[in-house]
Amino acid sequence: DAAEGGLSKSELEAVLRQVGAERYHNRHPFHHKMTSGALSKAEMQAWALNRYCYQAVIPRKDAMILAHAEDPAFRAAWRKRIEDHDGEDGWSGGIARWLHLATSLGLDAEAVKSEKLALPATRFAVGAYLSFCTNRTLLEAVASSLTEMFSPLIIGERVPAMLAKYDYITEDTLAYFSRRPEQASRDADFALAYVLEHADTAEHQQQAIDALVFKCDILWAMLDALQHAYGAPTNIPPGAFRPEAAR
Ligand code: PQQ
Repeated sequence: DAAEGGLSKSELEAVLRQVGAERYHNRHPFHHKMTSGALSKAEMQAWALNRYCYQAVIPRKDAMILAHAEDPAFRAAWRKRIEDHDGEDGWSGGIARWLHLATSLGLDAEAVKSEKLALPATRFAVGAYLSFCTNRTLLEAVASSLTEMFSPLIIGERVPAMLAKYDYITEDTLAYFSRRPEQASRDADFALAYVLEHADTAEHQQQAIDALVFKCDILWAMLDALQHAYGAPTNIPPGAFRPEAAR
């Protein structure tokens, strides 16, 4: 089943899984710091409010993908992602549950929603994801979502560690994550099948691989930004969230 001059479907899948094994953000030192229990509460708050920016852009990038899709069956499957994040009325889905996570950590809902306290690099990373899905081919945009193949893994590392290592974190704080692994598996299965089917030349296969690398870089850069800024108080950019002690 090899594409002309390219990989078979199973070889392409193996390369994509290898990209995740090497470059997914569960390999990042900030994630390891989180799971080892060593984050300060301010670092945890900073993670939550920066990550809110990512959550908030997801349904917008998915709407870009919908706009590029000519197949009604594809759109019908993909639009569930927007419903998962926005819910029925905008505030009964994943974004609202992420906001709950952030406010449970003591952050103000309006401050989080405004995104004003986020780091510059977070904004650039999130904006790059949106423009990638706007300007690249449907195949590349779908392939860039394939980090979700690996998100059940990082959630499985993160949630038990957060519950065990931080006394201010409860099951209620982390309610966001209870739905994600199931949604992510459904979404990743669909996206992977699409990519394996439509990456039908060596060039398209390379585009799909590069799209997944790009997306791993987005997630990596977001944790780099947190590590740099909150690793030393003098690194926090003006206007960004500051721990009380550094005000
Ligand atoms: N990725 C997407 C996407 O690219 O369409 C949507 C989501 C992710 C989510 O809704 C997530 O909650 C999510 N969570 C993590 C995580 O907790 O580390 C990672 C990812 C990912 O790998 O992109 C997503």
